[in-house]
Amino acid sequence: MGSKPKLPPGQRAIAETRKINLGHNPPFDPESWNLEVTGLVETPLKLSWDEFRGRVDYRGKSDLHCVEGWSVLDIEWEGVRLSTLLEQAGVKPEARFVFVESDDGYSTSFPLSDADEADVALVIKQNGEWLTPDEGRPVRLVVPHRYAYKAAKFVRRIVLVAEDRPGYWETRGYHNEADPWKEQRKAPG
Ligand SMILES: Nc1nc2c(c(=O)[nH]1)N[C@H]1C(S)=C(S)[C@@H](COP(=O)(O)O)O[C@H]1N2
Ligand SMILES: [Mo]
Repeated sequence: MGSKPKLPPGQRAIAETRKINLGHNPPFDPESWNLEVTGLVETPLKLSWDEFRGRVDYRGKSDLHCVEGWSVLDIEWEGVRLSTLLEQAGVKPEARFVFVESDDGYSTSFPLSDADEADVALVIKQNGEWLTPDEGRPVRLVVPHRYAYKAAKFVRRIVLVAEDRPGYWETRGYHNEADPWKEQRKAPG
């Protein structure tokens, strides 16, 4: 039996995600949208919306923990495992971090080893419905073992890099590791 509590320390469960964004939702045109996997890869990928959604191989439930103290448990997601895209692109041995760029100017990063987690995915549906503009349409990341500021919405580029490139909140005082179970909220120091 799973002995781990569902709620990390200092979090309270709420029913609905809060739809946190930078104040504007980028437009989505299915004809011109694409998602790139680039940087330290053998074969850079540029997938159209139809190509991307044709690759769905992930359906699962996970929790979203915002660093401000709310969590939404058991969200159902559908999408493409990050590892699927990285395998297709062929990650070069020098690559150690994943840098993610979003269409609203947002960014984040995490160690390449996160992609080994089976629930780290680029999702297109939340609780059975297509992502809405507030939910990051058309594609958002879920990285359930880290605070939700790592769960970039409106993802457009995934760049494999050798040295970490801290993203939007990681350069604004938030912890780079962001482990909710260790309450890594603010950067040390
Ligand atoms: N592109 C983008 N992704 C983002 C953000 C953002 O402002 N822009 N906010 C992050 C933060 S701080 C949180 S808590 C979650 C919120 O997810 P929700 O909008 O599904 O509630 O999205 C994360 N991903
Ligand atoms: Mo957040």
